[in-house]
Amino acid sequence: MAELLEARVPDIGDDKDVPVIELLVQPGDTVKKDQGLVTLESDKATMEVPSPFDGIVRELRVKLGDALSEGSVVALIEPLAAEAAAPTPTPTPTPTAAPPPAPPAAPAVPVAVAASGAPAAPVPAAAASAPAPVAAVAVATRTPPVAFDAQSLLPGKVPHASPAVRLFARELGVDLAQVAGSARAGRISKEDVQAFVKSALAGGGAPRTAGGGGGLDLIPWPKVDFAKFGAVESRPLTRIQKLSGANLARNWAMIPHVTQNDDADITEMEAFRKKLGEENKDTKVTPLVFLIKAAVAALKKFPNFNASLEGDSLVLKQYFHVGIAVDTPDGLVVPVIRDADRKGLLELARELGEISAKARDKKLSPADMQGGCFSISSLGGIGGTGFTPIINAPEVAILGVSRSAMKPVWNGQAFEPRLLLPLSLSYDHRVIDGAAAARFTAYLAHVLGDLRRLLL
Ligand code: CAO
Repeated sequence: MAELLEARVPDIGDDKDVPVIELLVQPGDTVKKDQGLVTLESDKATMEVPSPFDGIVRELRVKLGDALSEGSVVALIEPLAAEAAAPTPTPTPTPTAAPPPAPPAAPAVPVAVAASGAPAAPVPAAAASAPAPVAAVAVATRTPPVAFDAQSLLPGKVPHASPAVRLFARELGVDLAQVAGSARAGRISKEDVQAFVKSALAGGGAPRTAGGGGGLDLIPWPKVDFAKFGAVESRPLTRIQKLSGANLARNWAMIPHVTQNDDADITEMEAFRKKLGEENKDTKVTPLVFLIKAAVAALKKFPNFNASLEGDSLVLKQYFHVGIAVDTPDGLVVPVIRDADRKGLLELARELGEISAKARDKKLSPADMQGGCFSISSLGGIGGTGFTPIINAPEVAILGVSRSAMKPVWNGQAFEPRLLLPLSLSYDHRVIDGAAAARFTAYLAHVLGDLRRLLL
């Protein structure tokens, strides 16, 4: 048998001991690179551990319910011929019983380069069948993108249920946030959903979660046989759409949103942006890069916007990680640009290009989408004059940006053509007052109108 390579859990952010909820392959299955091997589900997200290359699964090292962390071995895979040709093993195996996730740059074991470019270790077939854990290695790093971080405004209230139970609940129109889980670690089972429905039918109303009074008492979702009215086609939502949909619905229902609109005069900024673009032909500098810079300046001036609500406290962040909504064919994802305050315009432009490409190639890891302080959703490349972005909880504000347009502006003596950029700031009214929001957008417009302000 050819040498076997390990598939391990990639970087999954801060999550640890995440339970396996689905085995997607069995020994003997042929898998493609990036195909899911198992599904993990944390409180925040469901994610698949991908195969790092094309191959045949020779051994599954996990079972349902196992708790995995970054670096845990999931399976041993025999690479297919093309993959097997690529590795150039180094003959110094270093077995270890407690494998830490080894950084790709300094592997302490024989390393083969998987098709993704991420290193994976070849394991001799004999070692693979031995019970002892094999060498420590890094793995291919792709996990499917996971939309908005589901960390709730009310931590601990995030429904903990498998995708099958979620689907079941959705079909019955049950809001899982209302259901108490009776399984291990408060997990919601199918039986819990059934009991919830029975209780609702018997009592004429849905039972409340502890504390009561939190339900919306909505009438059921309309059930319509659309086919009665014409031809239809049913298309399942993507995983990202399901996750982002659940998060958007919760955020919209639980956060009192208000949207403050303003215009920034970016006539001079646009001239500078064009000049910068001409000088740096290999880097695409869009207005969004300036908006990230201006947003950081505004967050510094108005710290309550760089905060999260936790019970009766406001957690003020001393760092500036900005989430950027990216439209992908599978749905909306929000990767985070870290330490945006420490990066220049060109560095931000390059990073924006990289994360957008990674998002569209489905290569974002959950870690890429964690830790955001404030988000920007730009539809400026498409069009529109304003919209209401939905706050990405547990953040307290989000900036929507629409397409700039040349408009006549009265300068006191005459109308002057000026390039105006529409800004739409949605904010959590529990944390931010209308006056503060108006000051925030006015300051943003002020900075964008005169970029020298960024230096202050
Ligand atoms: N006004 C006028 N033109 C704008 C503009 C604005 N506000 N913003 C961008 N543009 C221009 C850019 O300069 C670029 O022009 P060129 O092709 O001539 O260089 C063009 O529009 C396309 O820009 P872009 O969209 O590729 O780049 P970006 O940096 O503005 O945005 C990204 C990157 C990833 C945010 C964007 O591609 C995207 O996915 N936007 C959608 C986000 C979304 O869906 N939000 C909704 C969330 S709520 O459902």
